[in-house]
Amino acid sequence: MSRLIDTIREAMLAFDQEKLVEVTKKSLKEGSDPLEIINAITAVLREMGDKYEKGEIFIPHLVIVGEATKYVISKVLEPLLKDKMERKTIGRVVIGTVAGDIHDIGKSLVALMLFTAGFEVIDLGKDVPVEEFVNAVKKHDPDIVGMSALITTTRPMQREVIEALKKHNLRHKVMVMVGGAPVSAKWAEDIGADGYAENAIEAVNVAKKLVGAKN
Ligand code: HCB
Repeated sequence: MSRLIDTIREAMLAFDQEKLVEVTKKSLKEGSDPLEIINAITAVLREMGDKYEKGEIFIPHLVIVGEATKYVISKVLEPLLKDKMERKTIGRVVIGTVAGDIHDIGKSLVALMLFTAGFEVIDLGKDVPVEEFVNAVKKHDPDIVGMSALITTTRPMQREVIEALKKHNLRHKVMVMVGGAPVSAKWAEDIGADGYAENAIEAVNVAKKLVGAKN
């Protein structure tokens, strides 16, 4: 795994999408699991966040690696994961990144992993207003609402969505799962969410538990 992270890190720090695609394909050929590669990319993205915070890299760098990551996930890894997908639908999830927040890599990974595990997923995208979550619950009657927030200032929107669900008398009908870099189990408990997941694999486990608890 550490060799895989080193190779991925090198490609990402070169801010070179083609190189990232090349090393991803090479790692797959050498037997790496797509999930291992996703974990390595996630770890390096977090390192890059720290570099950004320290002023060692800047927004255009984050934009480039963000786009490169999305490309690799959607064009190289997603088709492989979908091939392995379980077909039976085990629940319905509405998911989105909260209002004011345009970070969507983690949310999309969670959506992909849930889909792969057999959930029907309605992805509302990023920067999703509170009312849109509420309307989606009315329209799709999901088992779970998943919310992602990556910035400390957008995290409170997760609470706002929960409060809006209560106001519209929908909260008892749906489980709420939250995640994102500044989100923790403690935060989830504080705002009255039903589940918290630190990563996409954990999100599948939590979602399965929540659906089990609901039915
Ligand atoms: Co962005 N950014 N960024 N950024 N960004 C962060 C998040 C900081 C932490 C970087 C830092 O300062 N250390 C920081 C937030 C600091 C804070 O909270 N106070 C930050 C900032 C400040 C900003 C801007 C405000 C910068 C600016 O413009 N001045 C701006 C935000 C604008 C806005 O949203 N309104 C901004 C912009 C960007 C982009 C566009 C350049 C790019 C995003 C591209 C995209 O998503 N399409 C970007 C990126 C790439 C990052 C970092 C480097 C990586 C984020 C990422 O994709 N991680 C990030 C650093 C970091 O996170 N530490 C940095 C990888 C994914 C896989 O992890 O945590 O998102 P994840 O998701 C996991 C996990 O949390 C969980 O599962 C996922 C998969 O494993 N999960 C859930 C997530 N959602 C879930 C929902 C569930 O229901 C369950 C589980």
